[in-house]
Amino acid sequence: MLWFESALLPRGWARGVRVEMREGRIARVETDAQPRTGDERHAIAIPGLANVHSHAFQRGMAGLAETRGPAHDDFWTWREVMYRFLDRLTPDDVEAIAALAYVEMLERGFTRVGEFHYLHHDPSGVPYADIGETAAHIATAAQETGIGLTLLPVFYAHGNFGGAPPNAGQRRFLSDVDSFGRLVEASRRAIARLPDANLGVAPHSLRAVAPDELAEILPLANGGSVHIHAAEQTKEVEDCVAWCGARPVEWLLDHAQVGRSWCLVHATHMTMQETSRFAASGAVAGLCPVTEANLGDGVFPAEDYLTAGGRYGIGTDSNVHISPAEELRMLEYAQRLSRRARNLWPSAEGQSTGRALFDGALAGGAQALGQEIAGVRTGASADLVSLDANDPALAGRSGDAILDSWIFAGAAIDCVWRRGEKLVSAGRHRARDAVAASYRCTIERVLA
Ligand code: NGQ
Ligand code: ZN
Repeated sequence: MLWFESALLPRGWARGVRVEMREGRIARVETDAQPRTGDERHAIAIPGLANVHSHAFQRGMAGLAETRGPAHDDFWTWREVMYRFLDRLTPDDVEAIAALAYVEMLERGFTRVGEFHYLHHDPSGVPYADIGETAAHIATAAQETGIGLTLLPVFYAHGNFGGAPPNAGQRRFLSDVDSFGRLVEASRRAIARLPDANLGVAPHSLRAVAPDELAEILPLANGGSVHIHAAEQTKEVEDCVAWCGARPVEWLLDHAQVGRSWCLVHATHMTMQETSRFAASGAVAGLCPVTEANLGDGVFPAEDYLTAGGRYGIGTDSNVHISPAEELRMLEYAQRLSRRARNLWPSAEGQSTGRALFDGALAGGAQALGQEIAGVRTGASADLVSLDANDPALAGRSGDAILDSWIFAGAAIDCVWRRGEKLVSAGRHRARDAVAASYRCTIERVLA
């Protein structure tokens, strides 16, 4: 059993919190309790967060796309660099890079990841003998590191709106409706050995998926999550309007049954009307503010969306830097920079911005990854994070000031439990050394 001096529960901070765990779930939460003999004692607990959007392999090129190109440098030129990088990766390489990304996610407080997985085929574009080969390697990386996995096999068929042919850099991603059915089945087999992995489907974007294909693949989600990139770049919005007269989010709201099981990733560029319709749909916005800043995407219309009751989760997307605290901080800072004011994430007077950011991401993240409940409560997965009470950044803090100091002042994580198992102690994942060594070998070979 675990005992914490204080813990963030669904109804707020409590003291003397005893957490009983059974078969990976929280069986009982007692408050104002004394520790019992044999209890493992810690100072501060918060729930683990969901990372709703990751392309794990991109961790291997973090920091390698930060030199100025010959001409205008933007998202589209970054994408060329990214395509050249992925061209060299074997399934084993993908596993080694994903394992490091997942170790880092756990060390920083993410306990489940939505892996938006599209690197399916060999470098010449031919499917592996098992069409789910690379998906199986993603599952192995999750198994080795212990992170919860929501695998989102990606359907990708075209290079732009209107069914434009894909370009050469996209050949490892491609499916047709039939082969995608096989890929989804193979992905289901690949995750079967994990204790609590689940499966969704991910039409990549309206650039990559034609309307008739979208209609055919959505039933494959079978009640699971549906994730899609939408309206990340202004050029994408313009191309969409040129193709069909509507904007990407607008088109989805009009033509797909966007609802609670959906996650629209980015949704950066929306009109007021799209923003309030999206909020009313009950779907989740998959916000990836660190990547969105890195790629020059734009700033999410948080004020209108949240005022309309919109839900959101956070994602590390390109994995250029992995940290839930940083994603939450960036969310708020982008608002401050563009609106020239402070404490803008909606909350009431006297309430903590960090707490508002965190609560929203906890609930929306769980929803986007198909988790019925989240947080430190009976029945939820025993996914817990303890903060390092000895970090000077937490000196004299209690309650929500702890969250604010974690998010804005960089307070450190001590331990992380996933399904009740302690995977991180003193800030280090138990497999860090082995995973980092294999990552180093892989990347040195890939970049040589
Ligand atoms: C991705 N990443 O799928 O990795 C994309 C780039 C695309 C972001 N959109 C490819 N951030 O969107 O065409
Ligand atoms: Zn993405």
